[in-house]
Amino acid sequence: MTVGARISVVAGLLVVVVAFVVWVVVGILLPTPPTVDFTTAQASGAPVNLTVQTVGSIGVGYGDHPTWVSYMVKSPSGQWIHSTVWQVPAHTRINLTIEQYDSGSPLRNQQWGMVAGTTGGTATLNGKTFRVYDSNSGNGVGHTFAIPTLGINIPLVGVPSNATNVCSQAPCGLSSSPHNIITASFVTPGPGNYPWQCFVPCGLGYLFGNGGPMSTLGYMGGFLDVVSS
Ligand SMILES: [Cu+2]
Repeated sequence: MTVGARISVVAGLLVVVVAFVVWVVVGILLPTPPTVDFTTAQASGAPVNLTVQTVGSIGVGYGDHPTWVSYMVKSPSGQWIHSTVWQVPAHTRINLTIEQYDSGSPLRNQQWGMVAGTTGGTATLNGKTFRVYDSNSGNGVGHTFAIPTLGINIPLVGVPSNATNVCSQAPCGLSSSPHNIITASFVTPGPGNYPWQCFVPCGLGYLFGNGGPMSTLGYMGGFLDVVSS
């Protein structure tokens, strides 16, 4: 083996070792949100009621980023939890309710304004069924709830941009802050870990809006952890 070949082998091995160390350190340092269990609160085969909220800023008491936009989830016992990892049973109807407390804007991609992958291909906005929301009208869209591998997309219409007493501390209250209620249902597939995320670049103050809360587990994305029922 020539000296050059040896150097490249050693350099190659060094890259592998460094990559491994970075992977381990990042895995230890990055907090993983707690898994919220929705598999046992109801009878086997019964629909799961999954209620979440989207907040413009999570507020104090949730770690180092009080200004970050985030999702919250209501546990089966009715407690709001800062987590985006939800465990649900396979082949089960999920009745999703999203309390949306954030303002919106026109979408960069109008495709995200279309409801997809839900039962009937529809969702409801404050009780009214809709299939598509024109984000260039009204209050625009604040976030989307999307599970790309299941073809699910739900646009979350924003609250008026001139609204007062907008919620800035999670959990937000239906009686105290302006909000929209979006509902939709879908049926879970077989077991697997299905990533979900918001596709609206809502990480204000970060490059193209896609850093910070958009790229941190526990804020604008998480996992639907589907387990056999
Ligand atoms: Cu978002």
